[in-house]
Amino acid sequence: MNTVITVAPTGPIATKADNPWLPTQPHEIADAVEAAFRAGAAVAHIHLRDAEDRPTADLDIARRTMDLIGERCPILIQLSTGVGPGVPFAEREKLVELRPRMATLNPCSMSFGNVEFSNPPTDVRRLAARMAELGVKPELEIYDTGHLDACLRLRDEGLLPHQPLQFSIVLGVAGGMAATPDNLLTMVNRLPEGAVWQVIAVGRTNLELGAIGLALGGNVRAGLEDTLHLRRGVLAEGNLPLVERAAALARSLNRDIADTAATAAALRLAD
Ligand code: KMH
Ligand code: ZN
Repeated sequence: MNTVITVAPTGPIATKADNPWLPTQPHEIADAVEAAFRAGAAVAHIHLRDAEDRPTADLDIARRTMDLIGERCPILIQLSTGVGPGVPFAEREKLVELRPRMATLNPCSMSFGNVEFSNPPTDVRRLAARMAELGVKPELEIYDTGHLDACLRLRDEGLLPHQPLQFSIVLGVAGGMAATPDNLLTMVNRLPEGAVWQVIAVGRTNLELGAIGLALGGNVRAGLEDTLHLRRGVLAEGNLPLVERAAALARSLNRDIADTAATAAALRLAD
């Protein structure tokens, strides 16, 4: 399979005070996603913000953002159901009713920096079942070894019926595993046969661990959700330089970049 680049332009945490190029409003997100698509991204991982830039699961904002993106390019939209700190699970799960091609599924509750990221087992099972019913492909976000086991239990219970399973190995969240090559290797070695995966390395190790992930055969995610910097001390002036960097890395490792059609086929996305 060719390399899939996912752009994660916004995330739940950073503000324009942290990086003035952070896109937060629907038209800003659509601009950033279109530029990323033209640079090789096939998937857009989308978090929404309200008019005050706070994380939200507001369905109108989500719909407007999806429509704006859809008017500009055929990138595959992956809505975050993680949404952001303090947004109740009951609101977060409603986002899949908009039937994005993909959405994240966070299997376990955890500390996330200084806040709690609440993903109660019963709620996670209900959301997984609903995603399967709607044909929304889950991207399984695993922040620790036990999170992988939780996903495998969901699979064994029939709640993840669609192959291939797709994982994000998240490294460097305070509350999850540290961003080290050893931890990445441990996770990659434990993935089930045929799994599709990418590294999400948060912060300073974004480039190094993304590169190791690519060298190991993973996909790559790029964007201001995961790092605000292009180099130490140098803010990324938007998402495009980060996506271009990921595309250049993949090409230098002799990987072809997957377009949206190839990505949809490889992931067996529902239409
Ligand atoms: N922000 C990442 C550490 C989600 O959106 O559901 C995790 C993430 C989860 O992307
Ligand atoms: Zn996210």
